[in-house]
Amino acid sequence: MAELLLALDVKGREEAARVALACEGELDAIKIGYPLVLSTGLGIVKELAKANIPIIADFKVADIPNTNALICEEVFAAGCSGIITHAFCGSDSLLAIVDGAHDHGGSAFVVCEMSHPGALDFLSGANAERMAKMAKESGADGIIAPATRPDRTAVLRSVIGGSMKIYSPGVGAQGAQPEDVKKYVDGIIVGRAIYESADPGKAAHEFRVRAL
Ligand code: O7M
Repeated sequence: MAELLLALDVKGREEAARVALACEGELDAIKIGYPLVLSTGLGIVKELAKANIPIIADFKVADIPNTNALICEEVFAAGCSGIITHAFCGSDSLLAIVDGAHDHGGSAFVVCEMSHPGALDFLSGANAERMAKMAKESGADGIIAPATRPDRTAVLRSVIGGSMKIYSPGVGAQGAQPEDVKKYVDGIIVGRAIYESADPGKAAHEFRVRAL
């Protein structure tokens, strides 16, 4: 059984509120990222948090430890309950995010293998397995692994074991189905197939049921 995370990559407060309201009761978390935050400001977190579900900041952080720690301060002060980081900057940068999240009572998730075709250039294979191992050693709460390559997500599950979470994007617009990965992961991440739907609430409901 996997949770449903909405990737709310819409622009503007009104559109974000419209989709969030339509999906009320169907989501386990909302993932926000650059499209929404750059178009509204980080204050959007407090508005979305009214839905009483976790808001996860997908900034795919990739910087030196000090900058990563400063980013964590802002993200958690804004009301987010989780942050998503890259791991390729190295173990010290990764640890700054994990410690930063935990110091603020939040969670940290680490991108290990990405879902798009270009991920095969760097963010896959042995590199991904190495980053999953680093994520585990850092004390991170979970990793991101692709629904578009369920066999790879299964491999990454075997690297991290059962105690960490896997959230998996690529379902819907990128072609994967919930059934492809639900047995390996703790949550599926769905964006366009929900927020571009004529009836986002219905679409979210259907994905939620299929992820069970
Ligand atoms: O369902 P979509 O394709 O409209 O949106 C997918 C979301 O997941 C979108 O917010 C992407 O930025 C994100 N994502 C990927 O699509 N692939 C990845 O490998 C990783 C992510 C992600 O969420 O990383 C944290």
